[in-house]
Amino acid sequence: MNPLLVMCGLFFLLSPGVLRAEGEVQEATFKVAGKCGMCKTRIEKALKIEGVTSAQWDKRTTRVTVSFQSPPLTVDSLQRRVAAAGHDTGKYAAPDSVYAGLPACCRYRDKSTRH
Ligand SMILES: [Cu+2]
Repeated sequence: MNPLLVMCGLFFLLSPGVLRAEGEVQEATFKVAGKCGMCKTRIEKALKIEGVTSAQWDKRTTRVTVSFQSPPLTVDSLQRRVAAAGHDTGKYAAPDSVYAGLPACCRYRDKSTRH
């Protein structure tokens, strides 16, 4: 048997497993509370991690669209990261201590300063 053919066969058999291990690129959009350009920077920075290929937060819709490798990342893990940075998501609330440290223009929970 031709060793080259065996090699090719092995590669073919293994490649789907390799692809699964690296994960597929998925795109997800979810709600992230925020108000201004600083929020946008903070939210997108929180998502600048290995496995995220793009993250765009829209101030008008207050939603972020993320392209990411899954696995290992999940929409859930991304939402937890954004919440930890100080921004409520559809599923997780930012810790009060982190929210309290946000600049006044970013206080999205305060209705009186909404603009
Ligand atoms: Cu802001």
